[in-house]
Amino acid sequence: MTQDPITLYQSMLTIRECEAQLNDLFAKNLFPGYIHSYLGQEACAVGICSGLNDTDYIVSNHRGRGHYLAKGMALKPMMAEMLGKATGICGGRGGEMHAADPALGILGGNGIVGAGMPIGAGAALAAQMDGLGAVAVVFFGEGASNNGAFGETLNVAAAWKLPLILVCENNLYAEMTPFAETVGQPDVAARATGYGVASEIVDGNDVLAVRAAAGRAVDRARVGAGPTLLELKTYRWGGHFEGDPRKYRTREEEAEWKARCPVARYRRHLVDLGVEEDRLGSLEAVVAAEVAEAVTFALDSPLPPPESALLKVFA
Ligand SMILES: Cc1ncc(C[n+]2csc(CCOP(=O)(O)OP(=O)(O)O)c2C)c(N)n1
Repeated sequence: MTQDPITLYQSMLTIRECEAQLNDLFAKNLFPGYIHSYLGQEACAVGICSGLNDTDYIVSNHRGRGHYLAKGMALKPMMAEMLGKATGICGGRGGEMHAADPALGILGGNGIVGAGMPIGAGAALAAQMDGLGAVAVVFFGEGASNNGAFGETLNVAAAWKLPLILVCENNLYAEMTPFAETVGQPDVAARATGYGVASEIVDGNDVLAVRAAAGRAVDRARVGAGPTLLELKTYRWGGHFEGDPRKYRTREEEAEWKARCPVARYRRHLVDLGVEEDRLGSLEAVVAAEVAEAVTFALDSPLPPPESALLKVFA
């Protein structure tokens, strides 16, 4: 949990730099599998997680690195996990979509769209039964809100007043499909009312607005007032995955959203507050160096030995 304005910026920068470095590794054919980039959505993860404690839970999805880092996953084991290395946070078994760190309440990502929502409800139920005031957050895309698990989760969360915060990062596209073509009501938050769930629509590119809304939702959850759905309007800068030719949208639209960059916007805010350029520049250099070090660590780490393939297999 961070209250410090500079730490919020550092957290967003770290995500931004990790995404850029991973895209670079992918372009050089040094990344195994696909990358689902989080570029452009940094304010969502940081704004939400900055109000959480280590004892709170998060459940991520297939676009999860921002969530992992914002909740405190260490950079080197995170990066090594992305490359499937033995030094990864899950020993290289999770890879890009399934990193987890239960000690920090990071219950993992998920390649099955929508599947994280009932897991989040389960974590919220566990928190409620423990009675220690912890909350659970589940991140999902607007595409996932068309999945049946969405309705089931909202229903049970409202009926049982679960301490659950449902965070829909509405980045306008589910794979190659514009959201508007799949729904009659473009605001996911509007659906919450029918289930008796509180909701807010938030500018997902404004880290302070996200943080404030998250604070209200977490406060409600901690005092037993039940779940909240936060719809964060945002945009993914990259394709659905790296290499996606993005034929379903225009370069002009992308440029418009890039002009609303959440990282640059918050940087301007810090400058307006009086934070010196030198201080910001030094911080940017430190973050770039830390991420570069993590990439080197991951590249230099060994793959898990083949004889370990059947260890830690539970199903
Ligand atoms: C149950 C299921 N259906 C379809 C897919 C294929 N798929 C992977 S990501 C994705 C789009 C998800 O869109 P959204 O939830 O909006 O998240 P975003 O990728 O925009 O962050 C789809 C359809 C899947 N993985 N699981």
